[in-house]
This record gives sequence, C-alpha cells and structure tokens, in this order.
Amino acid sequence: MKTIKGIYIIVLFMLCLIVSHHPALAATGSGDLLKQPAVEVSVSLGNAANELKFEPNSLEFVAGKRYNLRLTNPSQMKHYFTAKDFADAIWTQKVEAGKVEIKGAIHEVELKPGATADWVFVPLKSGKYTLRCSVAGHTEAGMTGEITVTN
Ligand SMILES: [Cu+2]
Repeated sequence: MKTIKGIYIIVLFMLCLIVSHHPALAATGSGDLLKQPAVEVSVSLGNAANELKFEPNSLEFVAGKRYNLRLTNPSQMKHYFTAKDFADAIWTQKVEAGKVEIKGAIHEVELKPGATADWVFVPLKSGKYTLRCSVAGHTEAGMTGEITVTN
C-alpha cells in the first residue's frame, strides 16, 4: 500500500511539473487558467445564402484569456478557417467536433456543410493576423477576415 501511495505522489508531482512548465500557463502566470470559463466567440463560415464571407469578418481577442471559438458552417458548401500566423500565436487546448476532441497544434479547420466545431485556445502573442478560406476561389471572392490579439 505504501509503495502505491509513493508512486501516486510521484505521478502527481510530475503532473505539477508539466503543468507549471506549460507555455500558456507560464505566459499568464496563473495555474488555474484552464479552470476559468472560456469566453464564447462565434464566427460563421459562409451563410445560408451561400455568400463567400466570414460573419463577422473581424475577430478580437485578448492575450492570456481562454476562448471558445465556435465555428459554424450554415452554407451548402465546405469552407476552411485558415489563419496560420494566428494559430502560431496561440496555445490550442483542443478542437472539439461532434464526439471527437483533437489536442495539440492546429493550423486549419475544414467545416463541411452544416458542421460545427469548438476551438478552445489561449492567445499568447498580440498582433494582427489574416483569416481566409483556402477553398479554391473563396479567398479571391472575399472570404477573408482579420484577427486582432491585444495585450
Ligand atoms: Cu470558403
């Protein structure tokens, strides 16, 4: 019994080490950031009229806060949420779609018609980033946006 307790304590200690070295947590200096409720932000990829645009096409985030960015696609065609520089400037906790959670760095999300995905992340670096849909012709047709991260 003593050995099991010892192992348990070592595992707990290692978990604490991992958490304390996490970039997002180190950046904010707050260990309970992940327990904070995420700020809900929604963006629609296209619309029911099949217009090639993001609604809204301007998103604002504050570095160090936790967000749940809800992506929806109410159109009849597939769209991408492509923002590579933005993705490099955030720490992604997970992307949740249906019953699947994807963890780790995400650079691009594709939404099929009628799909919804939740991207949970913490912005780390302030700046202005470009958002676009990388389906052929969509960026050119105006399916672009701007993401601003402030301190
Ligand atoms: Cu598109």
